[in-house]
Amino acid sequence: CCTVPALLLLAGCGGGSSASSAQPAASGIQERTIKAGIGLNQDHPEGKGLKKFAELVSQKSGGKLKVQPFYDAQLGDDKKMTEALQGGLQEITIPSTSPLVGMIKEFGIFDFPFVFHDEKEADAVLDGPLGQKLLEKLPEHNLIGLGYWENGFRNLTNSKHPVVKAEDFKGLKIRTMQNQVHLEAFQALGANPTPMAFSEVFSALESKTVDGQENPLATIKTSKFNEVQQYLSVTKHVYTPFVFLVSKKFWDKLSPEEQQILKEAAVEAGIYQRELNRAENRKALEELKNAGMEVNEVSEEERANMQAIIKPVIDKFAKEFGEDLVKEMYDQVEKARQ
Ligand code: KDG
Repeated sequence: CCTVPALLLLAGCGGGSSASSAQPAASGIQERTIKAGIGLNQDHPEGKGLKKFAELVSQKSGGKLKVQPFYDAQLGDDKKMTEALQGGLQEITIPSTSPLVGMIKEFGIFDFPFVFHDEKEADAVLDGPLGQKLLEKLPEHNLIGLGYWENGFRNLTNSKHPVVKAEDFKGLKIRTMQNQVHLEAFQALGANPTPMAFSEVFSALESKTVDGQENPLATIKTSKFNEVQQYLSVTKHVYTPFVFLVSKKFWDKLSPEEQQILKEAAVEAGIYQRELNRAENRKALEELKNAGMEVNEVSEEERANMQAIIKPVIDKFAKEFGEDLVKEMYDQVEKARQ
């Protein structure tokens, strides 16, 4: 049983449907089409994970449940798709938790920079009791959370100069996600952050509306940001997760068998997606160098300096999100580190 990933066990008990006016199917599997949208493209590990999810759902339901994937924000950005789920207009999306903080403020603890050293620590927190506690807040927002997939450690790219030290952020116009922690953290570093939906980032970089952006290496590569950005600084300043969301209006109509199929497929595809993401991130640095980007690693000392500069912002938001919750996160990281 120990090889059964924690994620799978979690999904078994998480996201249970509660009473609702919608009539749930008593049993069996019906023919259904399920629209699932993401902001990234088909080449990104998230896109490949979504494709895998669609295949698994089809297999497990004998072809009756059909997941129709939409990539590249064809159905809208993270916020818009999440709202469509709440309204029952779309069934599934897998957004970053960051733009959802206006809705579920506690997700903001995952936006704190420099919390995790590696993916193992992130897995321990997300797949552990704290990650589960946050998923349990979703039903009151008409959403069901089936677990976390990986976006990953974010790094800075820009068209002006390498960022080696905290001072190098000064005056850089940086696109951030629509999230107050990111915004204020970059302001504290002296940058000029501009929140924007992901689908607008490439053209904002190309037209030089902004100087830079920050994302995991797999995203920088698959979204071809190297074509419009010269410098890549490996800051690893924050790990952001994806959360697998289902519309509660839709969920409450499903039979227990159908719900179980979606849960299992979300978890199995999530395990595949995390592995793929990590493999892609390992390869991407070399590939981005070969594609002509100038890459610099940021030293541990400088990262600690950046963290110290940002500390007042984190202290402020820790009060807002709940100091107990923040402490729980740091305690779980500490445990995973041992
Ligand atoms: O599909 C996910 C994307 O829409 C987005 O969350 C990616 O990290 C991201 C960003 O920078 O907006």
